[in-house]
Amino acid sequence: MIKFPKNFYWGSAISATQSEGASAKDNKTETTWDRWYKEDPYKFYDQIGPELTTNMYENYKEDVKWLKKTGHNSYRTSISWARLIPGGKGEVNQKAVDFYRDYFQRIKDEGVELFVNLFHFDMPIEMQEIGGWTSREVVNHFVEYADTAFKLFGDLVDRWFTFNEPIVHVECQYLNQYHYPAEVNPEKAIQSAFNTQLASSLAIQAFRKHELDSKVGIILNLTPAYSRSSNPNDIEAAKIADLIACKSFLDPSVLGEYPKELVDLLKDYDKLPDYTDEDLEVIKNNTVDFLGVNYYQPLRVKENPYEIKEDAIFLPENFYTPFEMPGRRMNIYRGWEIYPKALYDIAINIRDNYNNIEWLVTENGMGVENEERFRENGQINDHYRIDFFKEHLTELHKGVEEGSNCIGYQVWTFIDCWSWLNAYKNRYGLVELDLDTQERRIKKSGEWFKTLSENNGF
Ligand code: BGP
Repeated sequence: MIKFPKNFYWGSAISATQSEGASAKDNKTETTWDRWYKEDPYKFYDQIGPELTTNMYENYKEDVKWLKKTGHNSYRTSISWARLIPGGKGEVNQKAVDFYRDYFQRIKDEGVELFVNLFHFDMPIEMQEIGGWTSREVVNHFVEYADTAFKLFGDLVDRWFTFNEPIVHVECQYLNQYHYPAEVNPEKAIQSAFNTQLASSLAIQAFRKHELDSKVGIILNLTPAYSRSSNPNDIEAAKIADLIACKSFLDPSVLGEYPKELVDLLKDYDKLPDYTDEDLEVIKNNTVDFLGVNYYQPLRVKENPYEIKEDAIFLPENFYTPFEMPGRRMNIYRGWEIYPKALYDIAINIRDNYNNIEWLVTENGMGVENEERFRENGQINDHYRIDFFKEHLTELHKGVEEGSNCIGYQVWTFIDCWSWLNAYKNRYGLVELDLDTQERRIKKSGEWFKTLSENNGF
């Protein structure tokens, strides 16, 4: 039997936009997602937008009862900035305070530890209109919002996160066009990455002033970058991929400074963002207490074999290109490779290169389409998801056995939720959500997860 250390966290994560619904209710204002859906509904799978999602804003009292039934001793969600402070700045929305306080209190009453994240891809549209993460003003408003959240909910939250996967909103907004405003603008991407890190560090600075009994961290998607071969060009490509995809937030968040190679690379191309020495001091002095790690798929890269024109647009692809390894195992629904061993590699990397900081898996899971076909006697038998969890946990356990300071494993997610542009195409939940009736039913994986948590292993 594989046993995890005492007091190991078992649970799941979800986010405000993907679960709450009620996107225009009780004074909440538009986010970039609400606006994008209004402007371009065809971008969204089946044209399902963020207005209803899993409707936890209405159903939370019932939904929190599923936490215990699925073995949770911990649970993460996020606060919607646009709900708490409509428009992103100014007055606090009392209706939102009432909602979050009651929701959070009920989670605590279930005996579940509460982890709360401040930013999960959901920028209030007014903040985006003044520049989003490229704007200093937005950084300041975010810090006011963070400070307000610490004040209002600090007594209920066990662990805070400043951001979820910050590199994702940077790339998706300004390089890959998966998030609004869907531009291709490397200068904005770089500025937005720096401002996001600064916002995280400033929020940590604000957090410390409250002298709360909780800890603060950041959630990063630490996809290891594996090179195609041992050829020096491929290895160099993987090194740069790692700098951009992982170290860009991991190093400043945990070690308090940017990797020199990343700074040199940007300098060489005259692409450094605007910053001051004071900003770097803030980053240095406000590192995280612990780390959340989301892991779904590895990043496999090879060298870019083409010569880059001198005046070419500055994109990560200039330095490395994705490598589609023959025979790789795929989750065909999401189009992501399944490679559990990466969790072991992540564990060892954190142990050896990041002061063995306390960390936990904050997302890992398998999105599958049309799970209806797996229904047996009324229940979805998602045996593939149980196998996916087991394989990842086996690798994680190896890392823990070898001394990595991992304290938990949370899956994505406990109830089927809305997935950005993919809406409800792929289902991830331990609990099934029937979109037509809004009925909730436990899946086989939900029962399995409860036993896993009770046994602290499998
Ligand atoms: C992570 C996000 C989550 C969630 C998950 C699954 O990157 O933090 O919000 O969406 O990925 O991905 P998707 O919903 O695109 O299938």
